[in-house]
Amino acid sequence: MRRYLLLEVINPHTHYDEALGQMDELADLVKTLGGVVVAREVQHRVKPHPATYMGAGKLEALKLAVGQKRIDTLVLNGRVSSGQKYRIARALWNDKRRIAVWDRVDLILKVFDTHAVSAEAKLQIELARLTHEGPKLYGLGKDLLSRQAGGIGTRGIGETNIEREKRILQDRKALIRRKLKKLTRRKEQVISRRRHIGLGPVALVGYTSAGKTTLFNRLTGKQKKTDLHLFTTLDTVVGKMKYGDQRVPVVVSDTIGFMQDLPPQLVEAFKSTLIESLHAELVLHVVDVADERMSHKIAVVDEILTELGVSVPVWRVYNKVDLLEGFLHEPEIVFGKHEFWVSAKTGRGAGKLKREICSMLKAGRARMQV
Ligand SMILES: Nc1nc2c(ncn2[C@@H]2O[C@H](COP(=O)(O)OP(=O)(O)OP(=O)(O)O)[C@@H](O)[C@H]2O)c(=O)[nH]1
Ligand SMILES: [Mg+2]
Repeated sequence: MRRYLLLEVINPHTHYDEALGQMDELADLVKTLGGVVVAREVQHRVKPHPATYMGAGKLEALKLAVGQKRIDTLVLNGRVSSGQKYRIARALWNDKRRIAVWDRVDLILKVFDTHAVSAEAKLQIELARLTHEGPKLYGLGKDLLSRQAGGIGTRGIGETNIEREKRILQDRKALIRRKLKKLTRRKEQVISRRRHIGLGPVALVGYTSAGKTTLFNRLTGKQKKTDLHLFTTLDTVVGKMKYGDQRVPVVVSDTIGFMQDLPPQLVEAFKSTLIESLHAELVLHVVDVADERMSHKIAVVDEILTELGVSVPVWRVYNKVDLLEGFLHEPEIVFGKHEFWVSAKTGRGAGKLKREICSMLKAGRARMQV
């Protein structure tokens, strides 16, 4: 098991406990990777140090901790430049071992890597990684790296190593974008063809681990993989939902979950996956009611939906009610019109949700035919 140390740099007004809480999500991601968090460190600073992200004192303290606690990977909960990561890693190296230094985006990308199955997801991750890392040599020191290269494979004398690296990177990114664009076009055709299969589509969205796939399985009768770890689903899956004696099924899609501070390069790369929700007739925003940070997570998802330009109706589905003590015994609770309280696990509330979805979509289709 790889051993991780988490570090958060926060402004001096933030409370220590709050900072530790903010690292919980990072710890969940580490668990998803099969690693173990051995220590958490917090540093109060007005701004991260431009060269080493943390101050010199903290770096010294980390050197000791890394040796004593046999740390393999240091994860910094923020955006850290390649240059900063390199300098930290160099400071933490000792004679025996090398330590990996990641920021939040690196960690998320690693998790994505372990779950990516389709060629599309793999391309999306590669594009996000290239955008995040930038030219590897960049920012590591002019004296060493800006020498002119010249020779085979370069644009002749005058092109520096960094310039050459940047050019190769841009070419690779352009190629991936072209491939993704092709895949998106094909996907849009598939989506428009789906309109003939049945009503909808209805897209399930929500924070990662909210229970989207469990609800998807409940609605469609499929058995897609669900897991308590984060980002289990990366590729979009589509299924048909039947209700009562209705002959035409409803098309339902399950897709990648959202997360706070999802790096923009990831949102950008996964746009083609997320177009499912743009093309939907109805979006179900699945919420984990047992989560302490529920309202914060709702706000994060709402913001991403706005950013994506989702303009169709969005219904809230509060999931995991079986975990709320006393909820099952409540005789009747009045909720908003388009708010549903369900347990995807036990099936509670799923019937009503199905009924409402069907009647909304049928009414929509009837309006279109008039
Ligand atoms: N108790 C309870 N657990 C649930 C319920 N719905 C889902 N879960 C659990 O919550 C965890 C996450 O469920 P998933 O369906 O994988 O969640 P997801 O939103 O698809 O997650 P990602 O694909 O990773 O973004 C799993 O361990 C499920 O068993 C529910 O209604 N009640
Ligand atoms: Mg899922």
